[in-house]
Amino acid sequence: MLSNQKIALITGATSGIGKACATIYAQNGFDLIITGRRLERLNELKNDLESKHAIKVTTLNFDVRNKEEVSNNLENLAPEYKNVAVLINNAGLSLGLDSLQNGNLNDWETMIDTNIKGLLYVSKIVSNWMIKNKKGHIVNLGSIAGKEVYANGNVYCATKHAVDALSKAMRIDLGAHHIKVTAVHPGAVETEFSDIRFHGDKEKAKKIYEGYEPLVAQDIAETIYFTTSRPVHVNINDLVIMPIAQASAFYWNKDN
Ligand code: NDP
Ligand code: 8X3
Repeated sequence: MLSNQKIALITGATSGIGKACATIYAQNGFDLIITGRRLERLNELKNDLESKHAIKVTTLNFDVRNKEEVSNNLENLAPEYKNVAVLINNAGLSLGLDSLQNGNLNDWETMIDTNIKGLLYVSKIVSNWMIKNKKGHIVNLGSIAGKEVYANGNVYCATKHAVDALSKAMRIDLGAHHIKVTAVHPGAVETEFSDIRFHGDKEKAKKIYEGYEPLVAQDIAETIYFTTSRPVHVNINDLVIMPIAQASAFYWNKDN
């Protein structure tokens, strides 16, 4: 049984920005559908949030790259769970930071399959639920890498430029059905993002956040919540959010 009228579906809630979003939506009385590949983390988060808030958390354990898994998990939900008010397309990653000529094909395919195709698989299904419900709000996690390009960012930047383009396209296609679409584009946020980018090299990952104060996942979650809590007639289309020390994707004011 659901506890509330409002449901938020958050992809990639096992870590970082997705986990922080789950927390803030739970604090605001949303029932949650949280997804990710790491089942143990999903269950831990469910137990934690249900023990603190009068909400119901449903966990879906799938890989967004696998269209059959996406479809089976989402379409098998009971009808009342398909009344999703907010979809946060957050699952995503960067792998490697190499020049194009030295790039790793497997890393490229994983980024393209996760950041673009995964987002599309989830969005197609959930936007049809929202069309039936005549309302809904989709938030896509873009990046400053979707607005600018930096050295060795090539394929990751391309996937986030695609998210930027898809967000604009979704706004056109879904606006007629009273569905809002917001793209949120953060600069550097200290999460597991750089551990993943550098294939588990924690020393290298830590260096990315040295000499300045990066954003934290909660900064992004609060911003996302703000975008989805505006009056019905207001849509925040596009939002870039950066640490104060980061003037662009490649210009920093770091301490010496
Ligand atoms: P984290 O690595 O901390 O979290 C990434 C989340 O995505 C995890 O929950 C992970 O879950 C999930 N995920 C990754 N691949 C898959 C997959 N194939 N199937 C299902 N879930 C998957 O990183 P962030 O929180 O920082 O990143 C969240 C989003 O924000 C990403 O889209 C990222 O590109 C974007 N972003 C991040 C920035 C940053 O500086 N951190 C800046 C700008 C944008 P699991 O491994 O359990 O499947
Ligand atoms: C994550 C931020 O600058 O590493 O999207 O691409 S950046």
